[in-house]
Amino acid sequence: MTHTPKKSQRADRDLTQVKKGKSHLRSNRVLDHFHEVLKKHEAGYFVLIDPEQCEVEKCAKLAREVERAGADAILLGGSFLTNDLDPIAKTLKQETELPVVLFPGDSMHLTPYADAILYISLISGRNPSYLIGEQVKAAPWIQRYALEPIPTGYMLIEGGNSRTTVEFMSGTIPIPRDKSDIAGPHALAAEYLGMQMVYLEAGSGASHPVPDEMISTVKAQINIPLIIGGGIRTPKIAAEKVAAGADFIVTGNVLEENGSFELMKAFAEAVHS
Ligand code: 1GP
Repeated sequence: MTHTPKKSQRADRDLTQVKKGKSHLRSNRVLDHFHEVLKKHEAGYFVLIDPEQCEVEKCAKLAREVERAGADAILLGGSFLTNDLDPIAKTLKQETELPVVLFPGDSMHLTPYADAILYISLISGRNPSYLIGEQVKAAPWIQRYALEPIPTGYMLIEGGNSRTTVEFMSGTIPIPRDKSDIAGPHALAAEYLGMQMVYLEAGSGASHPVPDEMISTVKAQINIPLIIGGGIRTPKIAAEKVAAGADFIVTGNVLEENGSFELMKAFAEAVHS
């Protein structure tokens, strides 16, 4: 599962052109941008684009809408990918000024055209490959591609579905929904290990998003930003998660299923207000 760069010299040359003039790239600090968002708003809103569900032309339109709707960043990735990330990431960068942040399922999910990568360690599991193995394989390519790594403690939370893709692919079991007492120390350990964000993940298309009570419990124990994703289907639910303590909300499926600019805008407003 080692990443093999394709046409790297051409990619490097194209990359310079794509990245030229992008203000957040001059500072190269996407994480700073996230903190600025939190100073400005109560919380931030990320739209997840699944490369498996997005043709390049569709991505271009979507990227423009995501930016116009007021989202704060685009996450790009998924647990299991077969599509080439390069043309999609390149298109996203050409169409929007928003940071494009990789949300990888493993060390193969890399492209030089993104700005940053959630450098995730699946801390709710005990599979060494997803705790440190994939990270080691990816590290030289992250450096070569000049991606900003954002160290993130990633925790799977039971979301009501039988088995999610990430659960199957990572070979880990999620933390039970009623076990906030377990979730809290995991998040605290992530902070003590120097991670910059914690992501509570109910799984893509989860029947039940991460419970408010767990969000509040985790939030009370950490000082780093808390991302909540999986199964958030309405702006009202997004606002409830923010009220419970979420710093960033991620939506993916709902926009693929009922995607409209208005819905995206409603999510951004609900999260920001
Ligand atoms: C999945 O948290 C993200 O990794 C988003 O989940 O697709 O259910 O919105 P949804």
